[in-house]
Amino acid sequence: MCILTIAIMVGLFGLLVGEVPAGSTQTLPTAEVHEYQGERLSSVRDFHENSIHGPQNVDLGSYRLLITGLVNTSQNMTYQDVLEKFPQFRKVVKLYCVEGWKVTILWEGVRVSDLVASADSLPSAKYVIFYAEDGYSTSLPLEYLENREILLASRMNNLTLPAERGFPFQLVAEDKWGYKWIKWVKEIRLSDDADYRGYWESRGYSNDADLNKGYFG
Ligand SMILES: Nc1nc2c(c(=O)[nH]1)N[C@H]1C(S)=C(S)[C@@H](COP(=O)(O)O)O[C@H]1N2
Ligand SMILES: [Mo]
Repeated sequence: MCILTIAIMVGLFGLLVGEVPAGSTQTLPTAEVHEYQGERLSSVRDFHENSIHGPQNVDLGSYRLLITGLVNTSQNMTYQDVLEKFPQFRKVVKLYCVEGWKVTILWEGVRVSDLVASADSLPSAKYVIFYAEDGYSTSLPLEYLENREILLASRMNNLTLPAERGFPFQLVAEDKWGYKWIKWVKEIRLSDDADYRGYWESRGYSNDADLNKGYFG
């Protein structure tokens, strides 16, 4: 086949699958916002991708968000269930990685406290352990999650989370170091285990992970 024939075929294929014509009813991708209520935002491209096993591609057909452990009614929800059953909140929060970079992002998602309430946690539940698709995990006190309107985000800067940013869900662990901001969340387990240590926490990073306290110890 000559080069010209290939070029024409590629061109025709481009027309078939290419851009959506103006006036079409198909949903166009929403643009990333760069400012919110006068505050300058970082871009979704400003993160330094350094996940333990690289970006995960989650298939929504089989994806379920589980709420398990010390609860009366464990939950097993599709992506759509999570988006439809719970009120959505948005706020600008900065993520700081221990590597020294930071990003300011408009996050949108559901409150972890609402997710936990839907499973009716037992009084003995004092900690929440989050598990991700890549084997990563981290934990936080239930009290922190309930008193702070901590979000499980499905959108950032007006975009659905890209795969490398944790689609379908990333925890917005405000005032905590980036390693608490678990991506690709698949299970939220209520626990009474004060000694649980997540991926980085079991490798020497602070379990409190408070931004104002440093990350060792
Ligand atoms: N599942 C999962 N979540 C994760 C990580 C990871 O490796 N796996 N890395 C954490 C770290 S160390 C940071 S700083 C933030 C942001 O990292 P990113 O730029 O790689 O998204 O995601 C956190 N969430
Ligand atoms: Mo990090």
